[in-house]
Amino acid sequence: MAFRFLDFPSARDDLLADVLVGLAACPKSIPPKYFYDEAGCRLFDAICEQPEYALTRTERALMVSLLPAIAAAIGKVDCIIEPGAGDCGKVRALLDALHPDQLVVIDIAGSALAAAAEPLADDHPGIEVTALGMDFIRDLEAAAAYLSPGRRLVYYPGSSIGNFSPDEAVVLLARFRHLAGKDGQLLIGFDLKKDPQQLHRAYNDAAGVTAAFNLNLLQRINRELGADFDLARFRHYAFYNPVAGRIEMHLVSLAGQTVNVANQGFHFEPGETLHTEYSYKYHRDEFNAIAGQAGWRRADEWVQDGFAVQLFG
Ligand code: AVI
Repeated sequence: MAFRFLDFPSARDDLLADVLVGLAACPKSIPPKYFYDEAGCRLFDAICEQPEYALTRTERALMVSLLPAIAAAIGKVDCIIEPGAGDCGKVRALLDALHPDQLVVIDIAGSALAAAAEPLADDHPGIEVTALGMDFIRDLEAAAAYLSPGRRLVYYPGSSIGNFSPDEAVVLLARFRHLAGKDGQLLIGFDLKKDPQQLHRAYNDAAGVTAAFNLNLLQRINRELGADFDLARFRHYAFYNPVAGRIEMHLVSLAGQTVNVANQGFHFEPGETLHTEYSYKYHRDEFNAIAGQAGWRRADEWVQDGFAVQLFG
């Protein structure tokens, strides 16, 4: 068993800087990567179990039923890299199908990542598992130092690419291209455009789990930065914007109020929103065009129940 964990803890400083910049902006916004503290990860897992939120279940079913075809299309790889790997639950099946020599998982939540990645090394004695606790959106270049030579596959499942604007997605996919190298590949899963009512329900589940996930961001800022957000004075607000092709998630201020963060006051008008997340949905060819701008060429694709997995080389 070969396992190593390297932590690059810069996240706390980023949270303070990003919150101060985001609250001073107009409209106010905070990057969605900050949802995922311990409570946020638990709430996201609970979202994936909600009947209205089919995305995760659909991708899982697709990867089970079509894995032999996907593995055959990928062929031999020496190294799998998964940015934003979280609980490492999705990459296990690929390891069993592709038998690489090396797995590199990257996530901003370093200690949770290490706890999830070590059992992968226990269960796959032939694979060297490296867990990098870093903000891959900022520091991806630094990951290159930990990759052994050979044919690389970047795996980016879960429609996480939808949480970036199309322009940001091009930049991120170009970084993946650089990391994968000349003969590298990208396997990526994303949610397809579908009935707006269905999408609306997925981000407004009846049990209120997505609302709790959204509001937890304020709780995290209160706890980690000593802020004084009153959670009862903000409400979860999410809707599908069919023109932009995205879910927009916000926290609406229910009153005129001033919130203090690090000795700075930020005023909210009644009804003013704090934007917390976009979740872009794509047509298959729309996404192909975005990946094309980042230097990828589509090699294959698989579609099931409104979800797509595309392979690029
Ligand atoms: C992680 N990401 C793909 C989820 C999504 O659907 O955009 C995050 C999420 N936000 C609200 N519900 C789920």
